[in-house]
Amino acid sequence: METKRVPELVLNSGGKMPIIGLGTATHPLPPPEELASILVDAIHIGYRHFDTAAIYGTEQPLGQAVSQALNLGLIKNRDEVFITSKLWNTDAHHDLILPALKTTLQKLKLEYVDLYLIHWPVRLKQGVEGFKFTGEDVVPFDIKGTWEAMEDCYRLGLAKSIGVSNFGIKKLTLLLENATIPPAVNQVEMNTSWHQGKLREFCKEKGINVSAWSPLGAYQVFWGSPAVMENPILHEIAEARNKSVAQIALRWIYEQGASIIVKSFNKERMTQNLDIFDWELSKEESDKISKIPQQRLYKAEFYVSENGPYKSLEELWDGDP
Ligand SMILES: NC(=O)c1ccc[n+]([C@@H]2O[C@H](COP(=O)([O-])OP(=O)(O)OC[C@H]3O[C@@H](n4cnc5c(N)ncnc54)[C@H](OP(=O)(O)O)[C@@H]3O)[C@@H](O)[C@H]2O)c1
Ligand SMILES: *[C@@H]1O[C@H](CO)[C@@H](O)[C@H](O)[C@H]1NC(C)=O
Ligand SMILES: *[C@@H]1O[C@H](CO)[C@@H](O)[C@H](O)[C@H]1NC(C)=O
Ligand SMILES: CC(=O)N[C@H]1CO[C@H](CO)[C@@H](O)[C@@H]1O
Ligand SMILES: CC(=O)N[C@H]1CO[C@H](CO)[C@@H](O)[C@@H]1O
Repeated sequence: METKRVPELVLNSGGKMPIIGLGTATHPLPPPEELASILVDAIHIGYRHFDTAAIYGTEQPLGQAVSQALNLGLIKNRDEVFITSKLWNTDAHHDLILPALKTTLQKLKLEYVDLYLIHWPVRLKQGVEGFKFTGEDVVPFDIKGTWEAMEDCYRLGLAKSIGVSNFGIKKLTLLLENATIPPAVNQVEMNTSWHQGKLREFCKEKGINVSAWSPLGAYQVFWGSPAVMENPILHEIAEARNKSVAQIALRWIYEQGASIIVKSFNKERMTQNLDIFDWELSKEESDKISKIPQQRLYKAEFYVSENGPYKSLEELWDGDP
C-alpha cells in the first residue's frame, strides 16, 4: 500500500489541519474491532485527519485505531493525526460542555482533540436519547454561554482548536459578537449540488475555514441522495478526464477553498478519494459545475416546531433553507 501525503491548511488558531478528513458517521456501523481495523487501514493509506462525534458511536474505535497505528509504527506520535469530535445537542449548555469533552477524551483515550465542534446550533433537553426526540425537546440555544465553555476547553488545552457546525451567517455573527476566540471551522453540508456560496464568502472574511460534510451527497446512505454521484454533468467531466465522479466532486470542493470530510470504509475508494491533488479542473469544467441546480439535502426539519426556538427552516438555517 502506498502512503499518500494530504496537504494541510492553517487554521486561525495556528493549528494545521489536513485538507481531507475521513468521515466516520454511518448506519449501521461495523462492529468496533472491525471499524478500528478499517481506520488503521486508512492511516496506512495516508489519512491523518478523522472526523467523529459523541453521537456517532465511533470515538472508541477511532481511539483504538490511533493506538494500534502507534504500536504498528504507522505513526510515531499522537500529534501526527488530527482528530475532530463534536458536542452533542443534549450537552449544549455552559456547565455540561467540559464534562462532555472529558467523556469524549476518555472514549478516544487521548489527552486532547485537535478540533472540538458544536455539532448543531441546537439544544435538546437532557436525557433525550440519540435522535429519539420531538419538537418539544428542543429548548433555546445559548450561543454566548455555550461558546464561553468551548473557549474554556481550548484554554485548558483539551481542544487545540474549537469551532462550530451547521451555523448560518446570522448565528455566526451573534457568536462573534462576544467571542474572545473566533471559531476555527464551520463544518457544513457542501457539495456540487449545494454550494454554500454566501456562507463561504462570510466565513472567508472572518478567517473561519469551511469544511464540507456529505461531499458526495452521502451516496447510498439513508440520509443521502444520488444528486452528486449520479449527476450527468459530473459523469461527463469524469469520463473526459479519466477520473471518477467522486474525484471530480471532491476536487471541485477543494478548488473552492473548503476542506473535505468524506467517508469511505473501502480501501480502494479511500485511496481514490485522496488522489485529487495533482491535477485540476479547467475553467470550463468549473463553470459547468457551478450551473448545477442547487438544493440542500439535509434540512433537519426535526429541529423545527411551532412552540420551539426554531419555528421555520428559515430560522434554523438563517434564511438559506
Ligand atoms: N457536522 C455534521 O452535522 C455532519 C453531518 C453529516 C456528515 N458529517 C461528517 O461528514 C462525513 C461525510 O459525510 P457522509 O458520510 O454523510 O457522506 P459522503 O462522504 O458524502 O458519502 C459517503 C458515501 O459515499 C460512498 N463513497 C465514498 N467514496 C466513494 C467513491 N469514491 N465512489 C463511490 N462511492 C463512494 C461511501 O461508501 P463506502 O464507505 O462503501 O465507500 C458512503 O456510502 C460523515 O461521515 C461525518 O463524519 C457531519
Ligand atoms: C453579548 O454580550 C452582551 C453583554 O453581556 C449581551 O448584552 C449580548 O446579548 C450578548 N450577545 C449575544 C449574541 O449573546
Ligand atoms: C485512466 O486512469 C486509470 C486509473 O487511474 C489508469 O490506470 C489508466 O491508465 C488511465 N487511462 C488513460 C487513457 O489515461
Ligand atoms: C484553505 C483555507 O481557506 N485556508 C484558510 C483557513 O483560514 C486561515 C485563517 O483565516 C487562512 O489563513 C487560510 O488561508
Ligand atoms: C449532501 C447533499 O447531497 N446535499 C446537496 C448536495 O447534493 C445532494 C445530493 O447528494 C443534493 O440533493 C443536495 O442538494
